[in-house]
Amino acid sequence: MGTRKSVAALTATERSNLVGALKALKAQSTGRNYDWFVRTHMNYFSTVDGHDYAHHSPSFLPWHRVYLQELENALKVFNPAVDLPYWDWTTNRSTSGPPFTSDFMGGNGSGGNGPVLTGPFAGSGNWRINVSATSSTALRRAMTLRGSLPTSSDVDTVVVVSTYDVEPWGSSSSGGMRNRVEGGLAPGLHGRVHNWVGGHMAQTDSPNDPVFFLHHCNIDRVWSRWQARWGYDADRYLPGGGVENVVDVDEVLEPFGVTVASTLDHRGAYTYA
Ligand SMILES: [Cu+2]
Repeated sequence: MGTRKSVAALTATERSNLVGALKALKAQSTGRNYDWFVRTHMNYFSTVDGHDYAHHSPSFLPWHRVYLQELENALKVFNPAVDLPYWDWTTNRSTSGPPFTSDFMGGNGSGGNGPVLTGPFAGSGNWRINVSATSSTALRRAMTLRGSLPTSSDVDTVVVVSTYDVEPWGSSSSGGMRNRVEGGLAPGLHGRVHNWVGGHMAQTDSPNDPVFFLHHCNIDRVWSRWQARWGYDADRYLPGGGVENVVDVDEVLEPFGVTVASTLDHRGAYTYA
């Protein structure tokens, strides 16, 4: 079982282990390599086969939970010691502190939405963007120009909302926890951070920036906090059944082939430190 730690708590060895495994997965030429994860996120950004699996829907949280676990398992093939860390943006709020250090995710892009200049992912020679919504082959960031980092009180206001999600089960849902986390409803934790990092992170191919996975790990941790408070049982997820275009609790999350219900209690697979 894995323990997911804060990016600020990683040792130098743990940082270099994660960077090394990400680069090995990027260099893998076939199968579920790094670019497969980028392509899958792009393909599932909007409706697939009549279902909103990944975004603007109740299954936003379980879909990304499985997506992160699939990536984590793919990284463990190269280094079993790797567990995904989370970027707690309520405490690590600097453009040069964790996770944006030169031995880890690297720093900001140049000149507003330009290429990242420092760290292991700077420049297309170190980290080539192959699958993208735009043409640049180097990783770009535009930190602080848009969006904002949520505060711990923003997170607290979300965790106390007892209802998982409400009709119409999308980006216009006016209540529930999920849309407050995803971004359609204040405080909109998830979308603000994508925009705050900017560059590739503000596009449908956002997983091109490895910080995507550290951000989403923290989003998953917020859901985990909510679950610790309100329960892991299947009836905590909504809708329970019978809603078209929405992944109900007993329906399958594609392309992963697992039900929402099977994702809810993560404690046998990993916990958060
Ligand atoms: Cu996201």
